[in-house]
Amino acid sequence: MTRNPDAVFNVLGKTLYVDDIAESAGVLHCALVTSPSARGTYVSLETAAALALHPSVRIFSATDIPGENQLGTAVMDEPLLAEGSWEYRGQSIALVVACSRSIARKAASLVRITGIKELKPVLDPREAFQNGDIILSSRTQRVGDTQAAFADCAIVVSGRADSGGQEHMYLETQGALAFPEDSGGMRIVSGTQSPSGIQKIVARILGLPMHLIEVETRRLGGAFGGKEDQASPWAALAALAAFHTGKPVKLYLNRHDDMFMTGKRHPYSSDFKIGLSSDGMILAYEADFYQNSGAATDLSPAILPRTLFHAAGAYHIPNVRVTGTMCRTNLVPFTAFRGFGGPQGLFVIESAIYEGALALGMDPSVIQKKNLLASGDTFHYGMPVTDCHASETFERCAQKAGLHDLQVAQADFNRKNRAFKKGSAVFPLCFGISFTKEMMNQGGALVHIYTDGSVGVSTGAVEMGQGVGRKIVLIVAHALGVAEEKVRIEATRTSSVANTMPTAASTGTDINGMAALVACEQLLERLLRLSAQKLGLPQKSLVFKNGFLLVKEGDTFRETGKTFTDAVRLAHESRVDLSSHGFYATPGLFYDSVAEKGSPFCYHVYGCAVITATLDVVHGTYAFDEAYIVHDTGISLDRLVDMGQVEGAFAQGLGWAALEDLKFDDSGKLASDTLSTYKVPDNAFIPELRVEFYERANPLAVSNSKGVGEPPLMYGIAGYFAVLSALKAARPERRAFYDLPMTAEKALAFLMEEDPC
Ligand code: MTE
Ligand code: LUZ
Ligand code: MOS
Repeated sequence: MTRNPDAVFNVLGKTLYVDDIAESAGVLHCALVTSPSARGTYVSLETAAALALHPSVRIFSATDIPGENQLGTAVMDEPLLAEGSWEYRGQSIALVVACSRSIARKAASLVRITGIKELKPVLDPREAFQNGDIILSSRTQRVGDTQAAFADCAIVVSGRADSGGQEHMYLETQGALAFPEDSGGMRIVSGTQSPSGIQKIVARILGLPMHLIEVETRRLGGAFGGKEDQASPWAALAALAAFHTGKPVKLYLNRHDDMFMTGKRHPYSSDFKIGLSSDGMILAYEADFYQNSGAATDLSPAILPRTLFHAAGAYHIPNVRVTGTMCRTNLVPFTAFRGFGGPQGLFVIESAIYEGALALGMDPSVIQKKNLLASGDTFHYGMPVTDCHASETFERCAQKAGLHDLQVAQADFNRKNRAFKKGSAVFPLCFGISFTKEMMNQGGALVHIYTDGSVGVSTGAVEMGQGVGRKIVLIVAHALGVAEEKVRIEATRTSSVANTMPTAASTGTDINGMAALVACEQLLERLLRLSAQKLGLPQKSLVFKNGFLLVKEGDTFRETGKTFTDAVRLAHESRVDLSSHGFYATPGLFYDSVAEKGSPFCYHVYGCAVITATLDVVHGTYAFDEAYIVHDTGISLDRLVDMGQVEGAFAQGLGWAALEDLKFDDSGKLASDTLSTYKVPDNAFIPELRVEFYERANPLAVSNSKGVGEPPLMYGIAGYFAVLSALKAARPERRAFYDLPMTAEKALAFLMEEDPC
C-alpha cells in the first residue's frame, strides 16, 4: 500500500495552515473586546484610550456592519457583534484592529464597556426548561405504546443520566484572512468545514451579493465539527475590517481565546425509564433529553434529532417514546462535535440497560446481545433495518476479546483482591450516515485533465486530517486508470465548486467522492469514444489501466500502444472538453418531521467494542487495560486512513466518556479554559488497542465503502461502564450513577461513599 503523502508532509511540518500563509504588506491584525460576564446589558463603548494607543488602531462595533448583523443559520438569533446586551461570557462586543497583534490586544484591553447592568444567568438546561426558555419546540419520536408495555414488564427502572460537553481541541485554532479585491468584493481564506457557508454569511454581513465573495480552504489542522458552523464569526470579522480599511486583515485566535470563545459538544441532562421481561428482553423505553443548547441556536436543531434517531442505540425495542428539547442557557452556543448528538443519546440507553441489568441481576452484555438489531426489523423512526451487521460484529468482538473467559477471570480477580478491582463493558454500535437534513445531502466536483495527462480535482470536501483528499485521489486514479501521483486535489474554493455543504456527518467521501466519480465517468466517455473511432475498435472494449489504453478481450487485456496521455492529446486536438463537473445527491432519503417517520439515512455503520479497566480502590484512580474493536468499514478505501480514523475517534470518545471535564463555574465562566485545567487523553491513557475491520461491500456508497469519520467515537462509551463495573465490584451496595465523564474524582467520591454527581 502506498502512503498518504499528506500524512508524510504533516509529520514533516511542511503543510501550510492559515497562520502559515505569508503575510501581505500592510496586513492588519485583530483582537476582540468580549463580554465580561454571562449575561448583561450595557449602554456604550468608551474607545478614546484604545484609539490613542497607536495611529493604526481602528475599532468596529455592530453599527459598522453594512449588511445584517447576523450569524444564524437555522434561527436568526446570533449577532456577530453585540448590540447593547450579551447572553454568554466571551461573546464578541467589538473588534479592534491594528498593525500588530500585540497592539490590537493592548488596545482591546483599553476599551471600556459602560453602563453595565448584570443579569442573573441561567446555566442549567432543566432550569431553562422550567422557565419555558426553549428553542423552537420539543420533538418526540415514538413507536408502539410504552405505557401499555410497561404494565407487562417484569421490571421497570428509571433514572437520570448526564453527559458533559467536550472541547474540540483541534491543533489549529480558528482563524481567517480577508483580502479586499478590486471588484469591491472580498477573497477570504478561512479555516472552515464549510466554505460556501462562510461565503453566504460574509455576503450577508457585508451586504454584498455572494458572487463578490470568494472563499478558499486548503486544509484544516483538525475541526471535529467545531468549524462546521463556528468558523464564520472569525471570517466575517476579518472581512468587516478589510471592508472598512481596504487592507488585508488576519484574525487568529490563540488557544485560550479559542477555548473560551467557541462552542463545544452539547452537555445533556436526561431522564430514562426502561422495562424488561424477566429474561432480559427490552420491551419499552422512554427518555427525555434536555439539551443544553447555550445562548444561540447554531446547529442545535440538527443535533437534537440525531440524538432522537440514536436514542435506542443498536437495539430493537418494540415500544419507544423519546422526547428532546433544546434549552437556551447563558453559555457559549454549543455546536457540532463528532457524533453530533448521537453519543449523548447512546449514553442514556446504555445507562438504562446497565440499570436494568442491575435490577435483573444479569450482566449488561447479556441484555445487549439479546436485543441487538437485525435485518428485517424497523427503527423506531420507521426506517427498515437492512444489511445489519450488529450481531456479527458483536459476536466477532466478543470472540476476539474472549469475553466470557475475561468476565470469569475478572470476577475471580475481584474475589481475591480488595485494593484493586477490574471491570469490563461492551458497546455495540449502530450509527446512521447522511445529514439528517435531506437538503444537505448533495455535492459537486470539477475535474480537469491537463494536456500532459495529469489531473486536477476540485470538490466541496474540506481536508481536516480525515483523509478525504486521499480517498478522492484513489477514487479518481482508479476511475481514470492513471497513477495516484497524476491526481492532485485542489484547495476547496467556492468559485470552483459552488453551493456546497459542510464536510460533515461522515459523508465527505460518500458525497464528494461520488461527485468526482460522476465527473470522471463523463470524461472517460469522451476520451474512449474518440480513441475507439481513431483505432476502429468498439468503445466498450477499451479501458485505461496504469496510464495505458488497453483492449479488453474476455478476461485478458491487450495493449494498443497508446497511453492515457495520447488519448487526452487526441481529445484536445479534436477540440473536446477536458473538464467536467459532476454532481451527486444521495438517493432514497425522506423524512416527515411532523409524523417523525421516514428514512433519514442512506445506511448505518455497525461495530462493537469491549473495554477492560482496573481500578485502584484506595486512590480512585483507574487505567484502561485493553480495548477490542470490530468496526464495519465497508470495503475500506485506504486501510491506513481508516485505521487512523477508528483509533483517533475511539481515543476522542474515551476522552469524552472518562477524562475531559468541561466545567463552567457558577457565574457561567469556563473554568477549564487551558490545557492545564482541561485534560485530554494522552498515549498513556489509551489502552492497548486491537482493531479489526469487518469488511463487507456497501453498495450504497462510493466504491462499496462506508463513512468512518464519526462512528468509532462512540466506542469510548464502553469506557464509562467498564470503570462503573469496577466501582460496583468495590462497593456493590452503592447505587450506580450515570454522570459522564467518569473522572477519577467521581470514582473516588463513589468509593468514599460521597455523592459523585
Ligand atoms: N479526523 C481528523 N483527523 N480531523 C478531524 O477534524 N473530523 C471528524 C472526522 N474525522 C475530523 C476527523 C468529523 S466530526 C467528521 S464529520 C468527519 O471526519 C468528516 O470527514 P468525512 O466526512 O470525510 O469523514
Ligand atoms: N451536520 C449536520 C452533521 O448539519 N447534519 C447532520 O446530520 C450531521 N451529522 C453528523 C455530523 N454533522
Ligand atoms: Mo462532524 S460533527 O459532522 O463535523
